[in-house]
Amino acid sequence: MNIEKIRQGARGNIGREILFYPVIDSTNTAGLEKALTSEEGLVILADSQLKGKGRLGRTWVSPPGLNIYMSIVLKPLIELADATLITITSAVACSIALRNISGLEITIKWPNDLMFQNRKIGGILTELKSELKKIVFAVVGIGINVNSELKDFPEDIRRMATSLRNETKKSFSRTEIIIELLNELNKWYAVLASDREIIIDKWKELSSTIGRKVKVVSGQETLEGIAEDINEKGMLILKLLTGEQKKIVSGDLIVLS
Ligand code: BTX
Repeated sequence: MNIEKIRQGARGNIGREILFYPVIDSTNTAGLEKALTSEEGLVILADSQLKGKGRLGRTWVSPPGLNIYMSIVLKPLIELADATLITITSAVACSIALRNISGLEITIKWPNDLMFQNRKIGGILTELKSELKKIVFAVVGIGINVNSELKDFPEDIRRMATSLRNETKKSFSRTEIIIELLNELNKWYAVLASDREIIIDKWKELSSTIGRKVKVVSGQETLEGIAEDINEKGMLILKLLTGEQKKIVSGDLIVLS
């Protein structure tokens, strides 16, 4: 990874300051520690993570030297109730950047998965600090499987994971991908500040969730139905088998058919 080239290639707020660690516990944990005292747009990159985090205390498998582990500190002027839009915006930016680089049709599975067909090629973890109803800062963590092969993943993940290399049989420059990611993130965060409808529409276009029969586990509840839409806050609108509509803020979604 060529950090100097990334610095030169990143145009905009996000990426103005970049910290790189050969090994770190988690770029998100580092972002949370540094966020209060840093400017918006700080990017933390690592070559490997010892304690890569997924959502809800899960692990993000982070083999060294192959993939992208990146966190971004943001201080968006949006209400806490709209926080899901940060993940939605990041997913749009990542999906477009990965499509541009690889030519693969990377889709988004609500709320935070980057998919190729029905395999996970990347994930996004947004962690927040808020006060009253305002966001103080958000740390957006992005993990992308770039050059790892299935053998680099533990067996239980091999069935559900993939990488750019696994799908194209080519290896990719992480430097080039990170530059593309930062440029798309800069572009789409500017859109979030001005016209969130454009982001929601783009998300729907890139989504592999809308219109599908799905199962959603949200807290203690498991619901089945048709994923009809996402609303202006990024909540999933699920039409249950009874015909009732449910709005869901976060959860784990499995596409059934
Ligand atoms: P998630 O909770 O949606 O997904 C985590 C689940 O995905 C795991 O339980 C496992 O089943 C599967 N999984 C784990 N590692 C991988 C992998 N490398 N590829 C595909 N599937 C996997 C997703 O959480 C959010 C991930 C964010 C990761 C970034 S990396 C940079 C930043 N720092 C950090 O600690 N996390 C974020």
